Amino acid sequence: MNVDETVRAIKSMEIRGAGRIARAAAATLGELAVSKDWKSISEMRRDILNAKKELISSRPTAVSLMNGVQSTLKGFNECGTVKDAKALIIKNSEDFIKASNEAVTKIGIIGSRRIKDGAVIMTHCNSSAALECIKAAHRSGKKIKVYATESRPWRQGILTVNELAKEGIDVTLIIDGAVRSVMKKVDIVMVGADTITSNGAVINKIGTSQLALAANESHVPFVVCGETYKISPQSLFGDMVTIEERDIGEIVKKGEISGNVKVFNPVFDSTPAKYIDAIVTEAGIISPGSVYEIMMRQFGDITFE
Ligand code: RUB
Repeated sequence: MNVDETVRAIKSMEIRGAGRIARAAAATLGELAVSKDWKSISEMRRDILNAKKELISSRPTAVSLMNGVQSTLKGFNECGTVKDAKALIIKNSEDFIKASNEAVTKIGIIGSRRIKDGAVIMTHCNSSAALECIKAAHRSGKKIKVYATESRPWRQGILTVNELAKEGIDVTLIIDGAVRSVMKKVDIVMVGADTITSNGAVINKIGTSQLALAANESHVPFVVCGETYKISPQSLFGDMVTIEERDIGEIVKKGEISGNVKVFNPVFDSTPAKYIDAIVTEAGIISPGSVYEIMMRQFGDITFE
């Protein structure tokens, strides 16, 4: 896909999920480097910079997107020739996609160890990292049961239940309002992450923080599953994560409500570190308090523009 097509697909949710959009952006930059022949490095810089801006702005909340783009362009500014820059971007893009896919597999193996035989799990929205843990637990022979939230308004819960049912997992769809009532039956909550901040807060699909509160009330462990490139280095400098607001048409149909009713459609929320028991990353299971350390290890050598 070219840059415009990828941006359109991300904005329209055709490509969604923090990991997938990051890989799509990396692949698009790689394809741009393969397909275009620039006459000069300055011409290439201008195009790549524009592509970077457009891709990053297509979903403002998921830092995975920014980090995927940054990883793909790592070292680009130091390249003196178009040939070198093209080779670098193509390699970085392939490396990022490979590492990102491998990270999900590793998270699955590591996270599945937190799921006991006979466990009842609750998940929210549709996170490949969280679902990989659940699938790995099932594949290892554990008898598990999953409650998956519908996740209005896009109803990604439908994707989740179909994906888990296809694997032969016992899965039940619940509406978002049923979370607190069903939590009494649950042994562990596993969700994904769009962004993890330096102080261990997690930004994920709207409603995630309600699962965390209900889990806390019922003394149910609340576990986040996310690749280390979901960590936001900018959050260290106090940058607030932008919570994307989407069209009100996702919630109400035209003419359904009176003209003077306001509708608010934030699509992500932030769960404070105090409600999170563990974060499963490809580097191991960490406490929200250890995010800073992982962040320095991961991003210590990257300069952010
Ligand atoms: C998806 C969502 C997922 C995270 C993590 O929201 O909130 O939990 O993106 O997903 P949306 P993954 O459907 O709006 O993108 O683990 O697949 O990266």
